[in-house]
Amino acid sequence: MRVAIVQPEFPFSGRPPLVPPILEYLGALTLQADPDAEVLLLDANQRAIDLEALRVDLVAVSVWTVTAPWSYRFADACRARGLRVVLGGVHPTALPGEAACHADAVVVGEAESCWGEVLRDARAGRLAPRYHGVPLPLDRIPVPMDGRLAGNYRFRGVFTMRGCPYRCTFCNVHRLFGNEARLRPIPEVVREVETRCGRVWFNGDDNIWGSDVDRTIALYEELARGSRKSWYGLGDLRSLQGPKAERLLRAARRSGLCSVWVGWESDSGETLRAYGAWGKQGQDRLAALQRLRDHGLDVVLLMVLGGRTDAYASFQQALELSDRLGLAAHPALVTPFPGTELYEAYRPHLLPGTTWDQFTGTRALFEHPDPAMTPARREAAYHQLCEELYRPGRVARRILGLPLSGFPTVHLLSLMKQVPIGRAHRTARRAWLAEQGAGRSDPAGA
Ligand code: B12
Repeated sequence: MRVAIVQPEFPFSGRPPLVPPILEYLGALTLQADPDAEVLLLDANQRAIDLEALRVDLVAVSVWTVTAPWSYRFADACRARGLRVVLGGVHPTALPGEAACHADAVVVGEAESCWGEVLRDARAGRLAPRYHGVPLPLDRIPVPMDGRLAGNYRFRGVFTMRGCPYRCTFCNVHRLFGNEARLRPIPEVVREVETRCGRVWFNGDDNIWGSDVDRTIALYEELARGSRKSWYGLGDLRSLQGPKAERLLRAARRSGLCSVWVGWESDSGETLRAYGAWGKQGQDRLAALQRLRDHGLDVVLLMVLGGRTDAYASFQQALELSDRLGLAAHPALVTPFPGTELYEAYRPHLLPGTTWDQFTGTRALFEHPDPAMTPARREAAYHQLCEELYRPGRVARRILGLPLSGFPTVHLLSLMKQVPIGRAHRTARRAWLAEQGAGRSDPAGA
């Protein structure tokens, strides 16, 4: 059987430098279930997919909210040509009924427990409309497929666990994968990093510090015994305030950690509480940031702005914070993704005419209780903030301010990150300005 696995096109931000993890992983699950299958991996961000030339028995598409419109158009076009389509991933899991309008089958949840059955049913010509994946332990999951994807990629991602103990209302990871961490065996993770990644890799965990500090330290020590490739990932601040934090950070540095993306989210206590994102900050998050710096690490603050509890001043405050701390910030306008608690809370306030491809983090998608916070004003403030954050002078100051102990790798990686982020923000801003110039009517009538 020939199976095409598709990474849909993102509506913005060009070609992400990361090999789409789902392609190589679902490819491996396919071969595990059916070693005779022929697997075709297609990333629509690298090359347009030629439907005429697509001769397969099954098309599998991994759908996020922002890629749902592209995926649905693509699935409709495939089905019009007689190809059978399965949709899966975070968006179909949240809204299976919507996805079912564009697919022969929808997979809700994780693939491991049901993908073999989907393939068997497809081969027998009797796909069921819906399959439910249940969470399984993560030992002995297959090593992702290799060598089938040509493209302009720089990094691969490796995951060491699934699940998140926090319950931030804007995130659906705890609903998708559960609150309990499921850990992969350390030797399997280390082998994957050693054999599949180049000199720099991305740790795709939602919190690189993990749920069990001793296990995380053991993982880092094993990585340090290998070829010590440089890596980066997302981490909370609370884990850096416990008694084992110093050991954790020393082991992390020895293993090659260069840069941590921190879910700072907001300066406002009220907003942090409204998002249920207070607990992951710990008692003294500024001290935790300082600890990261003391260990020679680069830090990027992830922020969500423009929510219904935020004031206009929060945009300016975000800039001041980044300047004061000398840290890069990556802001997004808060986005109520389906499947999250925030979606349920904000749904009555969503602007009419909002479409999934606007769920990029650069759009104001809902009404704000303050009439002065019109969608146009929030978007303008967001773009202005990004423009300021990534002015060349600020980027240079941040790089020069990095701890010397990380020189030169940490500095170089920081530059490699900040320059493209700045470029992506400028591209988004130009597109937004062009749209404003073309007279996009403000959906809130501002
Ligand atoms: C890696 C990653 C990225 C990479 C993308 C790399 C790539 N090309 O795919 C980068 C860093 C570029 C990125 C960017 C963004 N991301 Co991101 N990202 C992730 C992350 C951390 C891991 C996803 C992943 O690859 N997992 C590994 C693969 C193997 O597993 P999986 O996708 O979870 O799939 C499992 C199941 O879902 C299912 N499955 C998935 N697809 C399919 C398909 C079929 C057919 C089947 C059967 C099953 C199935 O089976 C799999 C195995 O069990 C997730 C968080 C998370 N923990 O999931 C967020 C996440 C997917 N990202 C998210 C978002 C919002 C974004 C951004 C929009 C953020 C922003 N504002 O900038 C951008 C958009 C990208 C762009 N270019 O425009 C959201 C999506 C929410 C939503 N409802 O759509 C998530 C869930 C984060 C969150 N906390 O909310 N991201």
